[in-house]
Amino acid sequence: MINVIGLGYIGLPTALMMASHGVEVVGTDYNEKLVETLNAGKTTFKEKGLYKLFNEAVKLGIKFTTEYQKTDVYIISVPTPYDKFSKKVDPCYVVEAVKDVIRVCPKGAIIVIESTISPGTIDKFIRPVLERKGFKVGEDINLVHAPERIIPGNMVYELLHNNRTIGADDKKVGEKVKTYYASFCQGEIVVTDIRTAEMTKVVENTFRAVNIAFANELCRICRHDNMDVYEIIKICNMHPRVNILQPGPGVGGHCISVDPWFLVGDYPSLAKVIDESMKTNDSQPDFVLQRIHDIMKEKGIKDIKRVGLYGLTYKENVDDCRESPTLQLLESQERHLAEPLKVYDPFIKNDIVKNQYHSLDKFLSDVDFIVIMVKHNEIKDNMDKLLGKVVLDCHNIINIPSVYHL
Ligand code: SAJ
Repeated sequence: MINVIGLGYIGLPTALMMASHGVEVVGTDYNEKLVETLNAGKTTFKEKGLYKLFNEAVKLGIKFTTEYQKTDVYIISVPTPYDKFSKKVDPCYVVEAVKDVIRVCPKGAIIVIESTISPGTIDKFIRPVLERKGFKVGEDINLVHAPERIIPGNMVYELLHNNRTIGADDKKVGEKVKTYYASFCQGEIVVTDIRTAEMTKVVENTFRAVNIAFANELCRICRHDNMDVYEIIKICNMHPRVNILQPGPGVGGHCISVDPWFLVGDYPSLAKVIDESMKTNDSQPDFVLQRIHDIMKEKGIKDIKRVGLYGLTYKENVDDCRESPTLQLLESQERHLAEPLKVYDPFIKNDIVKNQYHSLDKFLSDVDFIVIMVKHNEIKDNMDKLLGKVVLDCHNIINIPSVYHL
């Protein structure tokens, strides 16, 4: 049996995937309400294919509880909050989960950590806790790091198809854990050491952050001399060894906008390109604000109350707002004591910011200038409703004559 600890964005799909492939799984979360919701037959967030997977797993006997189980293998997928000011990960939830596991686990159990951690976290924070409690790592307890790699919006598909990394002190333990993941994972599973696994996870997200920063920087260069960045990227990408990403209003989510800072924090005099890239991405919402200001001037729009942001989530067709460019932009506006812009997002049903709308039509009737912050399918399907409005399209998806770009 596997006890999955933490039933959030990663833990829940992982637990469901294993259960639906015949592994006996118990999911544990300290949040009673979340466990009640799952036990009432409902999923806790929206994700393509998740509900179907949930029903299959329930049929095959997955259990949800607040209690830790006595078993041989634990998968920890609790959040790793990040401190915006120190730019460091706070491993407190992982440490607490490990302490809870060792209260109940039998000798020789395996603890697999899936949560994203900064390189060196296991050596610095987890091993000392185990040793202080009198546990001999490798005998009384085994440690493994199997960082998740799935992308919100396509999690179920990627769980099945992505290659995976398993880092373990002992190769045999790594191979044993591999058999559990191989129950569902059709990709290649590489077994390596813990330090390498920790590093690969952060390096993968850093690679993407640096490449997005390059696209954002190109966008600013092209804006400066009125060149078409999208046409330039399209043509460059026809070269067999060039693959430039897309500029956007900024980088959100709990991964790409966060993980690369761990390397900057640990290697400040070495991680120069990464540092500059992160600063470029973090200042992209301010670049959008500047574009809004310039376009208002050009079009003679004086009233900021007639300007609205479409989209609050960190990317398209998900309901996750963590570190979203829209929230970053609103924060920046607040620092300048400006009246917050109107906002609408079809995926966000609760009020999380001021001046938030819950109907596209009402939102559109209250604004003359719309900034497309997120390329949800909804707005692509309702493009005709933007005719006659001023539109700043931060994703190059709106095909109407009066559109502005970044
Ligand atoms: N973005 C751009 N331009 C692009 C691509 C993305 O501006 O060309 C922006 C998005 O709009 C979004 C942000 O970047 O705001 C991040 O989105 P994403 O779709 O690139 O990635 P995430 O954060 O949803 O998921 C990433 C993935 N990592 C990589 O692709 C290397 C995923 O595989 C990881 O599992 C996930 O981080 C994680 O949990 O670490």
